[in-house]
Amino acid sequence: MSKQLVLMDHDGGVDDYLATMLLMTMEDVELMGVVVTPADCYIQPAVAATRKILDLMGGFHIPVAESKVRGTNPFPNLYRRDSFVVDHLPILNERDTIATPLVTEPGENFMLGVLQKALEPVTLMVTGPLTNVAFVLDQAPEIEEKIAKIVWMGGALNVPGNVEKNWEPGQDGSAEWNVYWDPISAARVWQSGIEIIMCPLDITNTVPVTSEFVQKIGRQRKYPISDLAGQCYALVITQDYYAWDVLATTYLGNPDAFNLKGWETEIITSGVSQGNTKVVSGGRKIYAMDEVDKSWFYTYLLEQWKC
Ligand SMILES: [Ca+2]
Repeated sequence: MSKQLVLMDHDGGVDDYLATMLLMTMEDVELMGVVVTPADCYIQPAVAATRKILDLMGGFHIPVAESKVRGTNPFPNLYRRDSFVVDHLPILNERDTIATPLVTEPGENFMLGVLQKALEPVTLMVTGPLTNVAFVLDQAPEIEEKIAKIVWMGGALNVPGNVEKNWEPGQDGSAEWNVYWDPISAARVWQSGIEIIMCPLDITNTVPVTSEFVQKIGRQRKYPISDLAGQCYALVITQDYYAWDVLATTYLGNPDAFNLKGWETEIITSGVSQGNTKVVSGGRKIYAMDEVDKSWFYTYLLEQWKC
């Protein structure tokens, strides 16, 4: 079986580095590049940390590109500054140079180019906002044919969002952050005919990052990637943290581990509910990851990160 072509688009949160570390362990995936979106991060440390992780995992042939797109509703600085911490973790700084190449063109143009040159359709693994994807669709609408599907951590269908009123006064709490950062772009992607497989808060709420899980990772820290994963999770253990991007990425290598459910939805782009992925009869059909075996999932992570 040939490997599935995958282009990753992440937005530099702690969870995004962990998702990258998981993707790198998947044997049936050919990772064509990583685009970093300046959303849940500060972009320079996020790009540097991503390249250092690829170095550590032997991925120094994989190009990393810095996206120049902008959203309308910035992530809180409290979340974004974790990118500086990860970039300074000792295990990522044993060498004084980075081998993994930094693409010179903006990440959104890089995404377009990779898709245009691809010999077969590419799966987009998106663990941040959909802004780059909307950009490539606007630039070259025919590019849809080169996108096999979008696997996306985003949205909240039948549960509250995570854009909380105390962070964002005036909002009604229905939005998920990856949509809220740039609802217009999410709506643009919704206008396409591309297959969308969402990993919404509905399912990520079932996979919290627990103290027990982080301590289990610690017990296998003789493996460098477990050591790094444990450091990353320790950084966020005081927060209400979930395996958002990591669960979404798990789907790529293990689609049979998930039950999918179809929904008709629309993206609310303005007002107090902007960023809501609203379930409405007659709306755009998407598939959402609906169920996963939790104990299988945590065990899978522990096994994959034994490297
Ligand atoms: Ca993310």
